[in-house]
Amino acid sequence: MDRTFVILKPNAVKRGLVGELLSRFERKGLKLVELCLKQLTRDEAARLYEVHRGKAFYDDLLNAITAGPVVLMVLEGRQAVDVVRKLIGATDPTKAEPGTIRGDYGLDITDNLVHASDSPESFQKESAIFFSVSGKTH
Ligand code: FUP
Repeated sequence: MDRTFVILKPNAVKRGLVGELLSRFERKGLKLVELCLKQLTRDEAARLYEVHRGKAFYDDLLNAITAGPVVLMVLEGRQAVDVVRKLIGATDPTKAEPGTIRGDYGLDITDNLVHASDSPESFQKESAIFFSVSGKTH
């Protein structure tokens, strides 16, 4: 079965949206296979956002993701990567469709509440920073 990696970012935790956001994933039929609350270190954040190093928004991004505890999870379900990307919506919340998480809960692009892997390869790389899990189960 396919898996994806999701982070509920510090502002989602601070705003008390964890239960609400988790239930969107559960309602869709995705199964929680890993779940934990954690304060990311600067090093973990840098590994997660390695592809963005050097970009104008990189420092803001690292500051935002380390500003407080996050909820880390691995979700399992058919085509989990694509399904979760659809549920969270476009990166820029001003462009994200209503009905998606980013479309429904904010306006700020750096503070877009949730991270989710954008490919099975990203899932493998990102989840390995935090969990010892494989991409598939039998
Ligand atoms: P996504 O995969 O949808 O989270 O989007 P990206 O990997 O392109 O971006 C990673 C994070 O960088 C996003 F959560 C928001 C932030 N970002 C900015 O702050 N400004 C930008 O112009 C683009 C992305």
